[in-house]
Amino acid sequence: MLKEKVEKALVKQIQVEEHSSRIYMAMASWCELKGFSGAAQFLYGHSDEERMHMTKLIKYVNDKGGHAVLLDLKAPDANYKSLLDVFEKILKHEEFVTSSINELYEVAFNEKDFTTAQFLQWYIQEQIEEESVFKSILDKFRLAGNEQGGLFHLDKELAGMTTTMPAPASAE
Ligand code: OFO
Repeated sequence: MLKEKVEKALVKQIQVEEHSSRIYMAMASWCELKGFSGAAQFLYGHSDEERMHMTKLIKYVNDKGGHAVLLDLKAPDANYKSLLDVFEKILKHEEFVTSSINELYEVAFNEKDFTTAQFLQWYIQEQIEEESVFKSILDKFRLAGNEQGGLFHLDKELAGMTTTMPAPASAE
């Protein structure tokens, strides 16, 4: 049985993951409209990954005797200044997600819920991976500068990229 504090923190994280999925879906839609088809493909995929992160948490909470409820969500931004703006916002958002996972881990650890702490290891690793991918994409933006050709190649490269680690069996 999950302790109340741990269940509440897990439900909050479900909200964060669902919100992430919607943010990336809104960004994918904007990219598609602006003709950045590679970035759109990448972000549609990334939105799906966040949904998988959410589902994995929902299943965990229910499996441990809790009730994974869904909370309210704010509508994501619909418009962005540029493709660079999109990726700067993603990195900022992922840094927020990392701090949210760390806080959740702290709650589990302080409540001596080591099973949940162990379960969260995958998320901690995933955040390391994601932040590193988004930092490297931003480095590529810096290299491309304002050059149209550089941006075109970067968009093409994004089409084939993913950030996720292999999902554990329980998430499939
Ligand atoms: Fe972007 O990562 Fe979920 O957790």
